[in-house]
Amino acid sequence: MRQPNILYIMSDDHAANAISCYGSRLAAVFHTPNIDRIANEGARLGNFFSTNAICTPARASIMTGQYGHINGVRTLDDALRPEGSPNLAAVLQEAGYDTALFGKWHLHCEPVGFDEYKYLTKHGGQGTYRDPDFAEKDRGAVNCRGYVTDIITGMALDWLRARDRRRPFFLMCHHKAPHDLWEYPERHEHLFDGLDIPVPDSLFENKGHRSLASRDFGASVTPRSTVRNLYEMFCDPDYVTGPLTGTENSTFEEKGIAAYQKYLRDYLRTVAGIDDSVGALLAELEEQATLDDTVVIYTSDQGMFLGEHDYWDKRWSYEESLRSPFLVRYPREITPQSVRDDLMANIDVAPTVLDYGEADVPEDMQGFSCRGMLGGEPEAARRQVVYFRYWMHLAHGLHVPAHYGIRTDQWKLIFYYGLPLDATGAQKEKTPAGWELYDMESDPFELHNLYGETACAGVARELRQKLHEAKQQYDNTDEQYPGLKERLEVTE
Ligand SMILES: [Ca+2]
Repeated sequence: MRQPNILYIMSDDHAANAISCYGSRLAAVFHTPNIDRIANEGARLGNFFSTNAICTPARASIMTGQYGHINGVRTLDDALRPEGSPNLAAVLQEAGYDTALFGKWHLHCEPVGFDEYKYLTKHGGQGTYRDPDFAEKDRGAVNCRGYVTDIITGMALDWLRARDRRRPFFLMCHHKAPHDLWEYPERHEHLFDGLDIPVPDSLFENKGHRSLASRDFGASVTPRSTVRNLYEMFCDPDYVTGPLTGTENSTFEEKGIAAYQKYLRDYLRTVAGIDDSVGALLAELEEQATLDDTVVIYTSDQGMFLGEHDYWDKRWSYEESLRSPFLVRYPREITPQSVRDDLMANIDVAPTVLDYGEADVPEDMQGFSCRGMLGGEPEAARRQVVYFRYWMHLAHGLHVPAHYGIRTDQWKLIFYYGLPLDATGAQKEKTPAGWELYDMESDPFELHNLYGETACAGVARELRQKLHEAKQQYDNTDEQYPGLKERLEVTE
């Protein structure tokens, strides 16, 4: 059988909760019919995780199949060294694929392994929503007029139409949206007229159950990661989608809800633009009578807080941020409406895609292929543990301390070490160390930290052993940081 085409669509900061087939509280007011179509005609993963919930490192792990401490991209400020790491696109290119990338790249280096690419420049690789600039392979800078999601979609469609149809293709369509600041396409301006967006139960969470390490630890300013802080930003008369007005005399709680409503409206309108893009790409493949010969993947570099725990942004390893959507349509192997709850990590993406492409997986990739699991094979290898780590201690005024941990089917264990170590862009100030333990079955929103509770002492011990083993398995043992080892002894 001929190698399948592979269409990999990745957005930026798209929470699974903002895709209607995931069935969150938002599904009552917001629908993503085109993205849902991939799940309805394929598989939806409930437990796909980023191994470092921030853009550049997540993207580097997807391209290389390696953790950031191996490929060198631990923080937003690190650049990928393409010559020093395995590369998903280059391996597929060698296996006979036509390869292309359009949209956000954000790895601070020139892409390698693509026959054609145009990636967003400006703002350190984030790009702009309106009239964006791109760098094009062999041609340099290009300015485009219009809205970024539509421009990237147009580039992908043009390339699909012009390609050599005798060869399989690998197309990465990487949207900038819905990254902040949430500039939506004008056609979705009235999407929520007369509607209230449901509020998460944890918007005003009392974080007293947590370890000292993850509370606001006496920050002298309102942490930028909170919805309260968005209120202040939204009141700026020059705010990009227009200021929030009429709430000057509101209570603290009312201001929080007003900020939440504006945040979600702008964010979801931006997502609606992505859903349009997915519809156009699927329609083009149908038009070319090649949709069923194509592995279509929809995912995001990591998740996003949509007001849960009073947060926006990501970085924290709580579920809304660490978990990404992952949908795959490939009718040759995947039964429609499959729902998979097996664990998958972003280091598994490259091996999985290579497996679909009948290409050899380089030995130095650290993940493994989930193709069998996605196809429902009972004997297929299953991931038991996802190891994750956030290195960029306190960066960007977001007050997220450095930490690592593991997620299993039932549990999440997080250790906040609260030190910058030698990570690029990390802040020098130390924060308290602490452990947190959550039972994801009985407490899916992580509102009851169990670490230190006598009844959970055995589970905590077992999970600490598993964490230790995962760190050894992935060669991330921290033995070069003596100050960190002592912090492991903290008891709460
Ligand atoms: Ca991102």
